[in-house]
Amino acid sequence: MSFVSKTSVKRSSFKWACVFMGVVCLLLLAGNIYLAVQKTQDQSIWRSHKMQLEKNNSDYRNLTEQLTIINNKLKEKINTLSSKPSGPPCEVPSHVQAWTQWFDRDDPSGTGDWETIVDLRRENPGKICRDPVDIEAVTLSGLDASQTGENIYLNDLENGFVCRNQDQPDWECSDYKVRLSCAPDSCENVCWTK
Ligand SMILES: [Ca+2]
Ligand SMILES: [Ca+2]
Repeated sequence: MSFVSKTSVKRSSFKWACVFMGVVCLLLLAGNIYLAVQKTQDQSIWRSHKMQLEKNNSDYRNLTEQLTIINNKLKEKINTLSSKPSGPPCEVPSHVQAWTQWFDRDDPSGTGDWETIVDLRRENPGKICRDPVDIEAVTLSGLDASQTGENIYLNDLENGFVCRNQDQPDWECSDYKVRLSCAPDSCENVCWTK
């Protein structure tokens, strides 16, 4: 009886040992499969990151090339602009005479018509160039002194224009307006051609 029992126990132990080994093998197998899957996933993620990195590098290179092209075009533009000859500020050819607007600051009442440059400058800041090269005076209706026959007291670049009533046979000047001619290269915002 005891012999049968010992054999039975041995068989049972062997059976359980086999089961245990089987379970261990299965666990090892599952572990290996799990590791293999993980490795495959990691490789897949790594490949996708690598592709993304390569794409970013490619984009960066394209962007750099485009920036280089834009930079070169800007340099060309700057060179073109800086080598362009700079003409007179108001783009008037140098042979053209340029004039200020007409000024009429006084009338013949009182002692006469006083269109002096000092007063014109003071009353029209920035509108008369520093060194006028000519002066022109006509009546408001467009007649010059030779046409009115009046005696003009002053009509020059230093003083401007003055017609005194006391110099006229009828004791009265016409009402004149004057304008000044400036060199075209001094004409920025000051004067224009006829
Ligand atoms: Ca007057
Ligand atoms: Ca006047």
